[in-house]
Amino acid sequence: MNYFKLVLFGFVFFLFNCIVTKENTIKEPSSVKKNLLFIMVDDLRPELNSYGKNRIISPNIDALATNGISFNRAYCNVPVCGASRASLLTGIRPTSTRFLRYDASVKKEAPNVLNLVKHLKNEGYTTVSNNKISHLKKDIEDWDEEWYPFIKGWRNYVSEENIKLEEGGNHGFAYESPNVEDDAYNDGKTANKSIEDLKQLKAAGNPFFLAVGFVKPHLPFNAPKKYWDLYDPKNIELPENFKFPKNAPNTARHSWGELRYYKDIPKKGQVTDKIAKKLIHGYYASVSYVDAQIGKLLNELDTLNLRENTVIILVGDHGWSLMEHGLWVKHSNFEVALQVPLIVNAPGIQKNKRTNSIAELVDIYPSICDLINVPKPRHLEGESFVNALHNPSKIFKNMAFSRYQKGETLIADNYFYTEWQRKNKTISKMLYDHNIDPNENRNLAIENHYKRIVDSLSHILNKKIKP
Ligand SMILES: [Ca+2]
Repeated sequence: MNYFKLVLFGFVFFLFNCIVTKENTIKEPSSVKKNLLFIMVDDLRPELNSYGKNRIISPNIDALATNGISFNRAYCNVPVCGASRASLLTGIRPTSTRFLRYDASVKKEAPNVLNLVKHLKNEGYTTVSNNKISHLKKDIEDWDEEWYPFIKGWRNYVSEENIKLEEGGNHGFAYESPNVEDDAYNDGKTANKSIEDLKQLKAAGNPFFLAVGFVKPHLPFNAPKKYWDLYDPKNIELPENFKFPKNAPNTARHSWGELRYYKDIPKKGQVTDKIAKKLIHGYYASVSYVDAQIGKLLNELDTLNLRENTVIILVGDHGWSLMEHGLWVKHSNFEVALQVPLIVNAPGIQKNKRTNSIAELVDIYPSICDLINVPKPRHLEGESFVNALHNPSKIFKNMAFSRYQKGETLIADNYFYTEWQRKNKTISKMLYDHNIDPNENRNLAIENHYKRIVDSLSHILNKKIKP
């Protein structure tokens, strides 16, 4: 090698080292705070292809599952929008006097608790809430920005028929399928806004907590026609367990008032099979519509090269009954109303794995603290599930507690046990063993054979409720 070649080689080697050193600096995780993209989907039960529900078309959420850990057993602590969200954002459980209703308020019911938004803001994060994260607007005033799409009427109808019905003082249908673009509805607008936020947040360079709340598949099931067209109505089936469980107490029933408002829904009794199938079709279409919006958001995250340093959590606020047990909507202690999808992507955790370790929504706050490496406030009542993200085959937690009005539920391994009390006296109870009855068709709590199990579960439950 002559002198000039040696100098040239040395210069190229120097340049190469500069580039590699720069890249190493950018990728060094310990020196950079991780971002948090928190996606909350309203009323989404695990009705997703990645959860084995292969009738659902949800390619973008499926891809998120492939890139991280999905919880097979994640449960809300209260199956009501506002109450569930208030509990999640404060890290404290609902009780018989706190976080009961859809309009539960952090400001009024837990004013002195260090909520997740304030905590992350104190830790140097830029905090942005887009659309429905808290149920009540301005309930948490610590967001740097709290944005909502401008709409006339929260039902966000687009079809002329439904708009006319509402303008005439009547209720619209519980669904619509107009031939419109995604951003005709709030969730499309929310995706567009959040994509712009990602660009700006990256440019600003500060670690961010971007919370994006999609409102479908909440009623009414309004989604562009192309998402309805993904499903053939002939293939929509009613659930196998459409009857109220054998020997279940009447206290477990509810009148699904949230659905009764809509046109063509009877004030009493079950809907016709035709309407039931239309509602199920609408729920599926709404899930696919939201899935597409989530896809746009995640594509932008990749385009901006933000994924490597961003923790992504996707979760629903509670489950939903699609005619299981003869019921609709949330508001019950059955598994369909309590179970939620929970998918986590994060640097360093395992990919494309599922865990049977139980998670509760009250566990999200402490888990976020661990995932982005900020201290966990002492008031938190949940447990971090981060160990399950690193070792998904191991069970780290086998119990969850949920409540709806007077019904207190303990989920312990394969048992789902609920009791209702009045004046400190148990008035009714129900028990399902998911090993033999995963669809909750037969209440075992009144059978002598299960008395010892019921006593033992009741003891654990009451110790938790009345410490
Ligand atoms: Ca909800």
